[in-house]
Amino acid sequence: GVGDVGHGKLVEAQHPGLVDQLARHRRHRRHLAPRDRRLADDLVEAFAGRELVPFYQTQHDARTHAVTGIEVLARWQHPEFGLLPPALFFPIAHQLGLDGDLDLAIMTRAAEDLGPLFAKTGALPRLAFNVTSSTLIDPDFPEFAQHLFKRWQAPVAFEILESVSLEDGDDTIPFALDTLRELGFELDIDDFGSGHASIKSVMQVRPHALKIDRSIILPLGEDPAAEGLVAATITMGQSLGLQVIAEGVETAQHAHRLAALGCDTVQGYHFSKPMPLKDLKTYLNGDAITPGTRSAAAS
Ligand code: G
Ligand code: MN
Repeated sequence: GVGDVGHGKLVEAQHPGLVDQLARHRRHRRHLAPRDRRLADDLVEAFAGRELVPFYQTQHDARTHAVTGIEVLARWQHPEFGLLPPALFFPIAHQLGLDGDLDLAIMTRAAEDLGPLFAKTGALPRLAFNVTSSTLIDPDFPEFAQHLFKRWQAPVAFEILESVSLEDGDDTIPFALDTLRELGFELDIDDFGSGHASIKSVMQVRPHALKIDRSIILPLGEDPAAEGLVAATITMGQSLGLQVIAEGVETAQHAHRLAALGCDTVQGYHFSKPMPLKDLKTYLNGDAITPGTRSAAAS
């Protein structure tokens, strides 16, 4: 009714986008399993309550182990259930049509955190953000990202799943990726090797880097076949002119084997777990950042 509209305008002024989020939420919540309805109901408030927080995981030069980059990961600091990983709330956000909003909220808070953190340091780490298709097809996203990161004097990358389809005839996503690349953003293929995308479709993204999925890295050093698979993946990526990042690097042996195989960048529990800003500050504690890495092909 009229009252709703008036109230909506007030709420909208205080929390831009919230009225639209509430409307989408109301439309979709009835399709959810009862178990997920509680999280769905809480999720809308999570945006306004700043409960959606970025966590940070370092990425390292595979040979020197210097920090070269930071991946930003979404977490939900739920007032009752505690810290929730994206696997628990992302599917719900997607069903509610809020996954794009989630990406933007995390990106915005990361920019607020990292701008001041690195304001006085010379070298900046490369930043990598996970983005969903909803974000990629948002026509306002490239300009939003350009504005948000205009003062970040180091590469900013968006990680996209290899399953992001570029072959279904719709050119919305390829067009969006072209725009992002033209604006100077880089694209990393996330979880490479875990899906069943063709190499051809992956290369159509014109990625900067391939991130080898942790399921391929974990058996490294235990299973002799794993070594061959990792070696072949690194060689393939580098011969296509791409940087290769290994994720799920959990042991010193993983790190050692990856360096020996010529992998460019390593990320995983062996170096750091995803951590809140406070712990990132302690972790970096004056360590020099080595900005960017160059593959043999590029140097
Ligand atoms: O899909 P993506 O690769 O962006 O997922 C990253 C997730 O993987 C994070 O939520 C993080 O908690 C988790 N992660 C990061 N490093 C490791 C690791 O070394 N081992 C395992 N098992 N998980 C990791
Ligand atoms: Mn990722």
